This record gives sequence, structure tokens and C-alpha cells, in this order.
Amino acid sequence: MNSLCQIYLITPPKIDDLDAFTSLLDAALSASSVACLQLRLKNIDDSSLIQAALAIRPVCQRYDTALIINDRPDLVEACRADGVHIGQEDMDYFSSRELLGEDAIIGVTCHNSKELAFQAASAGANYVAFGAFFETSTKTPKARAELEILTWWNATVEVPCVAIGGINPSNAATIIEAGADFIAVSSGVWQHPEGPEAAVLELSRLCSLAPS
Ligand code: TZP
Ligand code: MG
Repeated sequence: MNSLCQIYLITPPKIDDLDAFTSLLDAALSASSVACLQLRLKNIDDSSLIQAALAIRPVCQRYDTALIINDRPDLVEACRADGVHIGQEDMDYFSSRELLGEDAIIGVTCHNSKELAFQAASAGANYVAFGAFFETSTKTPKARAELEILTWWNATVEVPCVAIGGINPSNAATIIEAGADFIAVSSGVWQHPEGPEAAVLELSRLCSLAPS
């Protein structure tokens, strides 16, 4: 069954001021419904990551946004998060599931690979992530993905797919129309010239125009 595409927000790679960020996040989440927030911080020690998660968690709860920790199934419990996003080089799906239990959300990076996505979905992943769809300065992506994989996945498999990589309000329409269940966006929100709130609002309008 077709359903509306949803927003999957990713934090900036670095948060200098947690108080300022939680306010900014509050404004962004207040603009429109955001399904998930992925805490994706690079070059950070475990205790600072946990501290950031615990500061962000109440804001996510206020707006009914699931908190997902990037890369680190082992820190999900300490972060009191809802789940984890694992890459192909992180703890594997089965070990992550065993650690976190049936209720946790576990998403898996699958680049542009139908095979990796089938493996993850049949193992029980809650979502598979494809990307990068566009140029991005947030990460040096391991692969570039084509729109076709979203359309094919949407028509073939029930497990939702997340599209990631360089998505912003100016290019999201093609991704949504191709069949993404979620659009994962970082810089397109945090670096939007009119601010994160405007970006989230614009993305949610695009989501409501085109059922995926
Ligand atoms: N994986 C592929 S591209 C990417 C990740 C985590 C970065 C997403 O950030 P942005 O700024 O939305 O391109
Ligand atoms: Mg990763």
C-alpha cells in the first residue's frame, strides 16, 4: 500500500553547543512531523555521545520522533534511544538485534545494492538505506545510488527504504516520487538559508504532495 514519504532527520556531524542545538532541534521538529532523528556525531568519545543523546531525547519525545544512534548498537541502551543505524562495517544485524531486542528499530546501510538490501530485509531490519543520491559534503559516500533502486524496492519489498545523501528541499521531489519511504536529510536542513524550521516545513510539503 502506498503511504506518504516521511522525514528522517540526521544531526550535523558536530554539535558545539548542546543547549543551542536542542533549541534549534525543537524549532525544527515543531515545524512538521519528523519520523526519526539520527544522532550522527563524528570524532566523539562515548560519554560525550551519550551526553548529547540524553540532552536530545526529551525533544524527540516531545514531538514523537524516534531517536536513532548511528554506528553504535552498544551505546543505544545508555543513550536511551529507540534504535540504531548500522553500516556494513559496524556490528552486524543479528548481533545488533540480539543485543537490543525485538522492539528496537534497526536500519541498515545498503549503498546501491539490492543484494545487501534483500539480506538486511530478510534478516528483519526495520528499514534499508540507499544512497548517496546526490553530491554531499557531510560524508565521502562509498557509493552513488540511482533513483531506479527506490522505485524497484518500493514495488518489490514491504520493508521501508530510506534515501540518503545530499537531499534538500530543492531536489527531494524526485526522490519522493521515485518511491522513498523516508528522506534522510542533514545539511539540507541545518544549512538551509532560511533555517532548519523552514527546511523541515518545505520537505514535509513535498512529502504530502507525492505518495511514495
Ligand atoms: N550516508 C550517505 S550520504 C550521508 C550518509 C550518512 C550524508 C547525509 O548527509 P547530507 O548532508 O544530507 O548529505
Ligand atoms: Mg556508519
